[in-house]
Amino acid sequence: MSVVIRGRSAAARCRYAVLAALLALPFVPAMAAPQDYRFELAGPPAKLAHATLVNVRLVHVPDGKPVPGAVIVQSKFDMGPDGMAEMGGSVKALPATEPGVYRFEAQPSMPGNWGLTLSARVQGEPQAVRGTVTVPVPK
Ligand SMILES: [Cu+2]
Repeated sequence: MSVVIRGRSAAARCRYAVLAALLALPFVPAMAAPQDYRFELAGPPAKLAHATLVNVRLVHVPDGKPVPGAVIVQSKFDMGPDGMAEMGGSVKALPATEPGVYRFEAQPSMPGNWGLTLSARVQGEPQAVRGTVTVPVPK
């Protein structure tokens, strides 16, 4: 009798092991994921007469390399980093001049820390890459 019980529990353990292996499969990092990318400020923002130029580098985190050819599909500019998320400013993407560096013309309405939230399509990535860069706007 005890042999049968031991046999059953071994079979149950085996089933759990198979189940655990199956559940773990989708999490095996077979390819890059959106969290493998990071947007970062490429130098201080440049103040023009009526706008602020912001350069953002998109980095592939595992190898630290800049990512050229991404398509910016969404950009949002607001004072979220200073607790004023409701204060928005217009922002538009400019043509890139350096591979992996994405340029934006923003209109901050006051000095302080602004957030530039971006969504981009990267070649070979099925999902959009998102991130927020804090942009310090001086007086
Ligand atoms: Cu504000």
